[in-house]
Amino acid sequence: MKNQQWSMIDQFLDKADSILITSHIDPDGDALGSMLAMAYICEQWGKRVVCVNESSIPRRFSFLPGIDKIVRPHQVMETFHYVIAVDAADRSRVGENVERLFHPEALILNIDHHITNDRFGSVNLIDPHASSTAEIIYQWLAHSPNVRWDSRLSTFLYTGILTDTGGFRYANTSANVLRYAAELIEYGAPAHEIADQALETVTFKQTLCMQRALTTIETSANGQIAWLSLSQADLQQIQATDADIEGIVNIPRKIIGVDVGIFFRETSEHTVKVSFRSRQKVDVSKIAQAFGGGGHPRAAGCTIEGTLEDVKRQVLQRVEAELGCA
Ligand SMILES: [Mn+2]
Repeated sequence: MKNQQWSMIDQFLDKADSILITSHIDPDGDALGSMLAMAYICEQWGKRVVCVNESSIPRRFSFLPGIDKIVRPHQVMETFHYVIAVDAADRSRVGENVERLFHPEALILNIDHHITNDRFGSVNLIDPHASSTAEIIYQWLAHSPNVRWDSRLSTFLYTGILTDTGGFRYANTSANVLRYAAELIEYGAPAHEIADQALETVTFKQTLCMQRALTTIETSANGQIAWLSLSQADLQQIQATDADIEGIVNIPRKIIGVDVGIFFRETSEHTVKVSFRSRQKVDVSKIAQAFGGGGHPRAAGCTIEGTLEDVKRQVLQRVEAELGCA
């Protein structure tokens, strides 16, 4: 990123006085940390901000200072001329109820690191090399003379970087990522507390979902593909929310010899949400994109119309072809 690009954010914020800050549905640590960091900075600079998300906030992020400020779309009674969207690869990822809060002529600042980002903003700060959106925001703030660093701001950005690198384990954990994280710890981010809350806690229902999903484990392509699934009936019986099925997709990928781990989740009778994780060989963002979704080479997802069995067959055929096993 160049100085010129950082000044695009400054120019956007100069004009904006009342700003809607949002991110993608089913927000993760990067979405929430990046939203709260932008809100914190905008407020430091005298702006009025409203933070909104289409979905509810996973309980393990309740430690984030000011997380209660993030409201649901039905709680917002106005439309905004200035919108900041963080960590959202395309406009629809914010959810249709959040999108209704955008004024028809709204100017949108789009800050993101997804390679599939379609540059839907009026100002686009996209860096697919960044580990996280929080890392992009950190780099911008590091260039900005008017930032008061404190433990809150550093907690927001540290949480985004930590969670999007899988606790500094994924391939996006560069030397720079660790440098930025070190600087954030120096600014007051309580690293071990954030890791404990954000990475090491699950809800009881989440454990029940894992228990049920594990009974469905199957493999193909000589053990290079492994998948789990949950039907609507399973989810209803557990009364699981979106947050309760988080992390399940990581389980099959852990098996030795597996390159692609998949989690199929029936969201209605004719719709299945598919999440992919890959280790090395397969760029799963391409597979997800072929089905109308998106993501990163090692983590991606899509939603496909069809029964659970139909969708499994289609997706597995495609992944097997990618592995040269079809
Ligand atoms: Mn992210």
